[in-house]
Formats: sequence, structure tokens, C-alpha cells
Amino acid sequence: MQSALLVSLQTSPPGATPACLDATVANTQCPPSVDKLHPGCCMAGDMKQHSIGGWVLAFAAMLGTGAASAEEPRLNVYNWSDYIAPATIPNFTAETGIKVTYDVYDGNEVLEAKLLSGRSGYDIVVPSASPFMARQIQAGVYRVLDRSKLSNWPNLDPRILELVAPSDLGNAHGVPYLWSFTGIGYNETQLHAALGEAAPGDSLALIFDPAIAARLAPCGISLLDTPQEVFPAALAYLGLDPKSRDLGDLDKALAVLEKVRPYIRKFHSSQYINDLANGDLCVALGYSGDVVQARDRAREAGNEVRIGFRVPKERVQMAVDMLGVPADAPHPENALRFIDYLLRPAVIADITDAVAYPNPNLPATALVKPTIRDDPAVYPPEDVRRRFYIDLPATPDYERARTRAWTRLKSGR
Ligand code: N2P
Repeated sequence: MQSALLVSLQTSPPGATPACLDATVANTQCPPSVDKLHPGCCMAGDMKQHSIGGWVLAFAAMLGTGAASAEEPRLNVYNWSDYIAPATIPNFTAETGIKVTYDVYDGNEVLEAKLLSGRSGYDIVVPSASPFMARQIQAGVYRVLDRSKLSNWPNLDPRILELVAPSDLGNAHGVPYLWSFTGIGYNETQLHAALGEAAPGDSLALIFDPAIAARLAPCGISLLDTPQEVFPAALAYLGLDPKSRDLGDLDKALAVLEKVRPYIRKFHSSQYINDLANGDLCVALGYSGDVVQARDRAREAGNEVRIGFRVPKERVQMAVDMLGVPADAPHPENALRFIDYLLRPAVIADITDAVAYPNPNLPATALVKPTIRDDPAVYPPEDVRRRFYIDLPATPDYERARTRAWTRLKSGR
């Protein structure tokens, strides 16, 4: 990142109440029974019961993982789909002996439901800083990170740390992983065939103007399956504040969306990558790197499909996705090792190369492939960054109203 990110964060969530756990108090929070899922937590009490042979075995296990940790060599990661390089996990396992169970989701809401129901079993999750991680921190979902275990922390861009600090006071619970912005992926040939010269430039009108949407409907329009992206985009199209919490504005956004609802083929937050690449969709509201991946998959397939990415001239939602360790993570020490590994410039640069999302690691920028680093759809220029906004936590009343509107929109009633 050569230049400052220009994003307006107008309000901050109320002061964070840190989750009760940090690395030093974790061992005092043992569940009553010794449980393999809580080796770090139970270590102190458990050790007292061991025979000399047990001590020897435990020591051997520590040597085996090469770490001063008594955790079993396992790690459970829950990340966004299409958000890691093919070699990231195998290399980590080869180096540490830690076996990784890796699951994916394609929406913050899915992750949040798992986290709030408790005992997700995950050691690492990747929520967007705002509004999701911010409110999850308030709910006590995360451990405070032990910075002394993160030797590569100084690689992080201080501007990104500052950007997420209103969501995570003191950057205590989360480590910025990658960041994204939301725009329009489109099939160049189909768009031209459907609209010709009538195609609007870089405008959300491509999706929200009913006359245009009607002409694009036969080749397919898809929207991200989240009210947290779609309503702000509709507000931006109307020239309203995309972060507005005014219920009258919400009604206006819903009215716009209801007019184009008949032309929306799909609400989905990951399928559009393959659909665009295969020529099965002509326009998608999607995340920057996902659209670039669709473009590259189409190129690799050599199937004549040409995918472009437009950044709306109105406003552009930006998100910083964060590595967090749930308070009840079974392997918190391994989680810190994994985070520190991801903070290595070569590791995160390889991820950016693979998924086309920018990372917040300053020394990594020089290692990113020039074709990715110089691609404005991956690292946007300054005039685009000026149009960025970050969504903020809303009141429960507003969230309820927006969820009601969303349900009504999707069900078409
Ligand atoms: C990965 C999408 C991540 C971007 N498929 C969401 N902020």
C-alpha cells in the first residue's frame, strides 16, 4: 500500500469490554472435567495427576511439535471461501507438525451465528472488522491476543491498524489479514450485447436501474447474499449516505431493490465466481478479489469469456477481514503460531498472489507479483480509495428493521 486509505469512520462502537480471557488467565478457566479439547486450559491441573512417564511423554510431544506448548498438534480454521493460497496450510503443517482442519463460509452472518451459539470448536476465524468483529468483541467472543507470541506483528501497516482500531480498541483481539472492496463483476461480451452504447459507466445503475436490469436479466444478475452489502449499495445508488441509519432511507433503498427484484437471478456470496467464469452470469455485485479470480479462471479456461470489474462511481464498501481467536478455542497456542506464520511477508504475499486481495503487511508488498500489485482491481488507485466507506455497527432496532426488509425482498412478498 503506497498511499493512505481514505475511509470515513464517523463513529466508533462504544468502549470495548475485553473478553475475559487472555493468555495468562486462560489456564485458570478450566472446565470441571479434563477434556482433550481444552489442553491449554487444563494443563496446570492435569499435569499434577501425571506419573513420571506422563511427564516424559508430554515432554516428547513438546519436542515433536518443536514448540514450548503442550497442545495437541491440531488447529481448526474457519475462513472465507477462496481466501487462502493452495500452499499455505500444507507448508504450515510441514513446518510445525500441526494438522489443520480447514472449513469455509461465504458470509459474516454464517460465521457470527456459529460464534454466538458458543463452542464453535474453531481456533481461528476471520470476521470483517466492522460491524461484525466489533459487535462480537462486545459480546465477549474473542481472546485478547498475546502479542509476545506474534514476532511478525511489526510488519502490519499502521494505517490499517488505525483503521480497525475503532472496532477493536488497542488492536487487542484481531490481526488484519486481507482487505476487500465491493464492486461489479461483468461479462464484457454479454454486457455489450445487452446494452450496447446504453451501458452506464462505472455506476450501480447497472444493477439498480430497473430499465437496465430488465435488459440484463436474461443473461443473469446476482447480488451478494447479505443485507449488510446490498442495502448500503442501494443507498449509495440513490445518492444517500450508505451508512445511513434512517428508517426512511431504508424504505427508499427497499423500494429501489423491490423494483429490480424480478430481474435478480440469485442471491449468493461465492457462486458468482464460477458463474461469471463460465459465462452463466453477466453481472454480479461481488467482492473485488472474487471477481478477479473469476476473470483469471475464465482466462485459464480459454473459454472466450471476458470478465471485467467496475468500481462504482457512487460509493464503495471496503472491509478489513481480521484473524481472531475465539475465547473457547481448543488450541489457542497453535492459533498464535498460525497467525504469526501468516504475518510473514512471503506467506501473505503468496496468498495475495493466489486470491487477488490486498494484504496489510508492509514488507509483503515488494514480494507480491507485479501483475497483481499493479492491477487496479486488486490495489485500487487513490481516486477509488477516496470513495471507500466502512459499514458501522447499528442499533439492534435498525438491524431488526433491515433484516425484516431483507426477508421481504428475498421472498418477493
Ligand atoms: C472471499 C471474500 C472475502 C471478502 N471470498 C469479504 N470481505
